[in-house]
Amino acid sequence: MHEEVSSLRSEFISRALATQNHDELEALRIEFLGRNGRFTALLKSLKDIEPDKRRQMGELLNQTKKILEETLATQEKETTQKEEKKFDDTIPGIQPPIGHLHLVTQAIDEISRVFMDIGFVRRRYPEIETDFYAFEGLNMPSTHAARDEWETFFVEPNFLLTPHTSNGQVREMERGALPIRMINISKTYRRQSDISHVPMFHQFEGLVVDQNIHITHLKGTLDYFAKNFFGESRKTRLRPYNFRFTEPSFEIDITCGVCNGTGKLPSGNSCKLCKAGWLELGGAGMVHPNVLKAGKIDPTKYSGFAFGWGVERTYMMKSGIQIPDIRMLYSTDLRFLRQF
Ligand code: FA5
Repeated sequence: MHEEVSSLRSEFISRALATQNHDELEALRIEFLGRNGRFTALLKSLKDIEPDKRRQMGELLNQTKKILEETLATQEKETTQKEEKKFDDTIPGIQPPIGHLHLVTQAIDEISRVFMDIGFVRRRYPEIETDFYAFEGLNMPSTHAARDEWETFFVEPNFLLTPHTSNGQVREMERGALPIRMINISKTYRRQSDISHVPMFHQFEGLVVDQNIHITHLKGTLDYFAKNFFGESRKTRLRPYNFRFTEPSFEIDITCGVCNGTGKLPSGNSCKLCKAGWLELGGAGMVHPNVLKAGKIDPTKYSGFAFGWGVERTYMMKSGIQIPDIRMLYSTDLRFLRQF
């Protein structure tokens, strides 16, 4: 009878652990412990056992009964918990956080749209570039001091992280498809970091090459962009400058959006972002004949203009955007990023 008790106990425990709900557990209880249950039958048969073994057997059956009842109680509790955890489709859902495009990506989309509306085609040229397209082909021979301005990261002697999107000018000309109306937007790199400089930033480069392209086309295009992107109230100005790849060359400034072009903050302190109310956005000019030649275009027949602006600075100058330090754009602080 010992063996019978122990195999009944093992069977009970393993079947109890396998039950999935209260009904299955109740059926098991009845099968073993009910009035006509298998364990109850063993208890009833106790009276037929020889008197000297009955006491020992009685103890064994009592202990076993306790184990069966404890197993039932534990399993009962687990089943209740499991059923409580079941999916309740009446509970309101938890809204997952929804992100949005980074403000620099938004700026790139917006800038592209303004230019594409007047027939510019979006292009992308390599971020890791050869010396030729970044400098040599842009009228900057290897010994020329003008290269210093670009504070370039070299990867290998002949390869560099492009410090400006002007690397796309000769590449675009080499495609041999005239006229050219491209807008090249890409990442650019320089060894600079302060309130208005980051080591990785973006530029957008416009290049137009055709017959009879004059400086008025350049001026008109820049004015059109400034009006569309910044609004009628912002002012731009051209300052004479020199780039080796354009002649004549200019820098373009816009009235500062942080101090509204006054150079002073409401606190009376001078604005740290701009110079006396003006912030430089980028360079521009008429394409130098040597650059047209490097791109296999005859400068006696064709002329062109080009401009290259910083995407981040341009976006920071938009009305209503108050970003006092360019490095904030590349911080990972969600409280800052969620505002845009
Ligand atoms: C150039 O890079 C010329 N390639 C622009 C050009 C193109 C001139 C075509 C003529 C014809 P510049 O070094 O000034 O020029 O840079 C252009 C703009 O990039 C700057 O005005 C500024 O808006 C942005 N910029 C430059 N360096 C940084 C930097 N470290 N961080 C953020 N923006 C920068």
